[in-house]
Amino acid sequence: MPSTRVPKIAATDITPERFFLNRRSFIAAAAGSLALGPPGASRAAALEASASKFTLDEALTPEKDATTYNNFYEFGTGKGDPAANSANFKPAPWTMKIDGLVGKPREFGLEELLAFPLEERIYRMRCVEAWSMVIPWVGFPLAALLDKVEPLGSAKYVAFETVVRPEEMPGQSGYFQPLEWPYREGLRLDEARHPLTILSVGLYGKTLPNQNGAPIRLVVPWKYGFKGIKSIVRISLTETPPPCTWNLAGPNEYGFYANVNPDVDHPRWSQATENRIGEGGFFGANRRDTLPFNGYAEEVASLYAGMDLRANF
Ligand SMILES: Nc1nc2c(c(=O)[nH]1)N[C@H]1C(S)=C(S)[C@@H](COP(=O)(O)O)O[C@H]1N2
Ligand SMILES: [Mo]
Repeated sequence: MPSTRVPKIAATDITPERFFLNRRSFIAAAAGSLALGPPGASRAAALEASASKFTLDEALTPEKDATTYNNFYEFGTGKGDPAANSANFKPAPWTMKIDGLVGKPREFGLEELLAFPLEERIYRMRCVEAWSMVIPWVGFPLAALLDKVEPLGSAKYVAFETVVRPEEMPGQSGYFQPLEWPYREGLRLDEARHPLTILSVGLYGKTLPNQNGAPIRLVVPWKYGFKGIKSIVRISLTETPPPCTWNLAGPNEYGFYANVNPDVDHPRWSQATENRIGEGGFFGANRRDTLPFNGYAEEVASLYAGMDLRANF
């Protein structure tokens, strides 16, 4: 059952002896296979994670769809481009820097990031393009990482940046540059600290494929997908709202908040309904109603009490 599923180690990924490695060595082994494995999807290593109370009674999107229908403009603007063009991207070794308004700025290596207690969480995801998926993420609360660097009282926002590597990311080196790099995103500090907000290092029980944002990306399930910045190299705490890629590219179309809201249409299309990827029929019977805050209103609506959600879209 999806609701109680804990990622299992695939028989092909592991020898019996490796079952008996302690957690630390297991994580090191997973990180090692990231570095040593062949390029592409086959690089994925099993991840150990505990089940979570954050789950859903909805069918999981087929893994094949979640890993071949992607937005990751650094690898091209087509939905198939990230899977097709990311085989030469190197997600290990990796370091993520945390700086700005924190008491203890520092860098985290991939092994340290994978050592946070990992949970599997099944989240409903909604792209601003009006399609949705249900994905079993493996990750840990962003708040756990923020705690380690001790945000200062003056910190009000959290800014994120994706890696810039034109030599490994064809979308950053071609003649047509659809966005300004690095891809940037931001959250208010209370949104960043909300228990639903996670840094993800895997999906479907395995390390993240390159096309999904390896080795670490943000997941904020009550917001449009573009807030979920991939392949993060820097997190900075700031006093003022940080620049965000899609907001810079189209301020009338993409707001800073980007909370899923069926009542506020995109200027060029309705946000009232969505197509659940994998169920077929973009305009057909499988089109379903979009929920306020993507179905997470009970958990997050209080963050926006008193705010005009039309003005702050
Ligand atoms: N760096 C970066 N992060 C990104 C994007 C991108 O183009 N570049 N696309 C965003 C958009 S629009 C969506 S819908 C999600 C898609 O995540 P997925 O491919 O894992 O489903 O990634 C988001 N994160
Ligand atoms: Mo998106």
